[in-house]
Amino acid sequence: MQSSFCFWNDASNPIHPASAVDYMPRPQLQAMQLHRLQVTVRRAYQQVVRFRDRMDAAGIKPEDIRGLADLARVPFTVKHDLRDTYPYGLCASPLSDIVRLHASSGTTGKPIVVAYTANDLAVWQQVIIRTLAAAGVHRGDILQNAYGYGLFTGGMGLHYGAEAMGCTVIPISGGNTDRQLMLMRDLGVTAISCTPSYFLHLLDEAEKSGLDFRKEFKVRVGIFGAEPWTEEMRRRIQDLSGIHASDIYGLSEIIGPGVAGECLHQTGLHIFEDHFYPEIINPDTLEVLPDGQVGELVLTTLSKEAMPMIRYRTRDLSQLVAEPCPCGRTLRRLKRISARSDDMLIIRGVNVFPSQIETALLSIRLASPHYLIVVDRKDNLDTLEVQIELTAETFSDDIRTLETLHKRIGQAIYEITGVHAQITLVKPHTLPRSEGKLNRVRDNRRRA
Ligand code: DLL
Repeated sequence: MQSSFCFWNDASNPIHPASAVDYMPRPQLQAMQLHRLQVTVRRAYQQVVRFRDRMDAAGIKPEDIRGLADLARVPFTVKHDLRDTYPYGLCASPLSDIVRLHASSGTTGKPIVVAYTANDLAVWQQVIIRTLAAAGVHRGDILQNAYGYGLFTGGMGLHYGAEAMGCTVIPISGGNTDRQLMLMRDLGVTAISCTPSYFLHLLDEAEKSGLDFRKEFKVRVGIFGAEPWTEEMRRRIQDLSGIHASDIYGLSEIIGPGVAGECLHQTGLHIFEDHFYPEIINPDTLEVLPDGQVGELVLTTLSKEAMPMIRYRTRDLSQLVAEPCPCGRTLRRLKRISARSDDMLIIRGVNVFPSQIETALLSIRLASPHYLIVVDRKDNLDTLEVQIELTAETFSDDIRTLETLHKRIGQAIYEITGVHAQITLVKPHTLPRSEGKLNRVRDNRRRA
């Protein structure tokens, strides 16, 4: 059925040759994973002092990894390990073999530096091609890449994969929204990659300039990630723009974008399991959870040379889906990552995730997707305020309609979170926007 350059999936889309492995029978995939895991653990044990010390302390040797389940005995790696060994302490390759460095900005102190060999870059290209192909992007597409270029992995990561796929790439990076819109229209852009919040901003600015996105632009697909977004936000983006909004996941420590991506069925993000081995753990007990249970995602790189990551605790909350996907890919899926464990807000003793507020808000058609969550403490009591922009449509509504909107938003948030929030409707275009990752939470308690 499959020839090397032209075979077809269920939707009669040609399958890119790089994606063939997405359809590999699972026993074959697992054999490949085990072999790669053994090689990676052996290499890290030989080359990375911190890893070897941890393994020795746990009484485990690389030879003890006889099956994939044995990975559960190996110690975890956490973000602090990268900070403590800054900049090159976790490298398993000599500096002379490292051809690229990226860094993720830390909130305090030094950034986290991640390294790539030429082979690592080739793998990165391949997983981006597979991500783009799964999302329906193909050779000939004109891709406007509005992820930031530079030390952030988004820009260059997407760039080289898209180019290798045969897309025409516009390396515009983030920001300069007017120019983004002008080029998007003039150059006939068919695919865009950026954070979902930046795409919302682009839509907003297009509307402000009197441009009808559906009529005046040719964009068909969006490759959105790098920040949490909800299913409701996806629907809102798709309704406003008419494009297919696809989720892409990744993190610098593992490779950057391209760890997992959605297919056209949007039933979760297929993990490129031949390169990244996923586990879900209970973050309190650290035990590995079965597929289908929600917990913290832990990733092990299976082919990374420069900086192998073994059982890296991502802090991202998700669950693994093993049921077959209609697209035919045999790769397990990650449910959309809507939160990080450290994103949780505790308000008057109640656990609230920002994604719950987004879900509540966007369940109301007239509520705008531009919002800000402000948490504070007054008289020893936590307060939660949700500021929501009015849309051009609601701004001119009469006071009674606005009162109803105000009440409905408050109710929806209470129903989902169990917390009463103060709702503040603000003028259109007044809340902060971002060219990259948008932080929609201002927790003033943390500053006190
Ligand atoms: O954000 C890599 C990336 C670039 C992913 C472009 C997708 C597109 P970091 O800056 O290291 O790398 O941030 C990684 O961002 O641990 C998640 O918390 C969050 N994140 C990334 N993608 C998603 C997503 C890049 N699709 C951190 N949904 C991760 C939710 C995401 N959160």
